[in-house]
Amino acid sequence: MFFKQLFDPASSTLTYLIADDTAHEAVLIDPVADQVERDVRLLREHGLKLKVTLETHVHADHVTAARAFKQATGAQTAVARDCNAQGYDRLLQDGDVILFGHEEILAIATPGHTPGSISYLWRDRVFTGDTLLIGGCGRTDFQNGNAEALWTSITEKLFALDEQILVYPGHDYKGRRVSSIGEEKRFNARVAGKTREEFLATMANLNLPMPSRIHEAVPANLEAGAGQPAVESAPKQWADLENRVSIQNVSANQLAEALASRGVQLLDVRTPKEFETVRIAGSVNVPLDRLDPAALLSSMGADDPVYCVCQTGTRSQLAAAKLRAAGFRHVVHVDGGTNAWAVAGLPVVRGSPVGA
Ligand SMILES: N[C@@H](CCC(=O)N[C@@H](CS)C(=O)NCC(=O)O)C(=O)O
Ligand SMILES: [Fe+2]
Repeated sequence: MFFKQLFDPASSTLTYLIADDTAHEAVLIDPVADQVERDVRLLREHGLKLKVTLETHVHADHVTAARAFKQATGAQTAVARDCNAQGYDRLLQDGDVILFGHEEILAIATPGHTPGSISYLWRDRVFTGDTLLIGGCGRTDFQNGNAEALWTSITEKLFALDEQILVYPGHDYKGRRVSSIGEEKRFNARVAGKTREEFLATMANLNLPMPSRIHEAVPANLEAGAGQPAVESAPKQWADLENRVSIQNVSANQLAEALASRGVQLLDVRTPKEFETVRIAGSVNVPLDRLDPAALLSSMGADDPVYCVCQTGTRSQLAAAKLRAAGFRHVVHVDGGTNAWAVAGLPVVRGSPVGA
């Protein structure tokens, strides 16, 4: 599994990047428009394809990056149906399941902070948005908030989860990052040991100032994050991302399986000298400086799988990106290259290639 917690200091928003190890499909929970470049870089660095952005609610303090990611990567956008928002691809309800790679996330409706607030349960962790914060909870004095509903969501839905489940909130204003259902049951200042009436009284008397960006953020988020100058500002970066995310990474052992089970075109992009010294049986030597993706494309189908290998996995990534940019849709790069192949104890061929 791949999991990263990210922080936007301006709004104290916590964003979560989760991905499946095999298919490299990713999900972003509560991405922030001001942090798109950070998140694009992360996706690119880790070779992840963003499948969907998930909102925990219509935010009042920052603009979502949902629309920016949709435009840039084709990722779907999702929000709860009860948010009454427009422009999102998927409208979630309690019990809905979000699939990515071999992973799944369960949507749990937790209204209160807003009517459409939703929590997401994934493996041993729950992403609670502003329903349950560490030691506290979201306010209920704007966006049709309802303290009674929030009490029920926290005490009957979230506290019904196993005490070991980790709590990852939508914000923290004091530098805390993770808690658990058990800890919140015992120590949450607003809920632990309190009656419903005490909770309602507290919520009615918070007297907090309005979020500074509320008048910009809410209308924008009701339209999936409209009005952001996102995509045009970094076209090259987006193009790079598009190219990179469509490249699959495999290990040496996975390559061996692929070679054994079906006809695979394996391009070794090292120099002829390196190729002669040691190589993988069945590979064809196309040194990186002589790689002509357009010519290859005219002799192969764009959907034919092409695997690229080099000595350590650096040149092959470059080659894969070039092939991808030229129009090959199924490009695979071998992690660790021929070194990893040899370390894995897989058979190698040495000496001049036959006919060379
Ligand atoms: N000072 C922050 C506002 C913070 C705020 O009101 N956050 C909301 C979540 S959108 C909340 O529920 N806060 C709970 C609390 O501060 O106890 C800003 O200007 O953005
Ligand atoms: Fe909020």
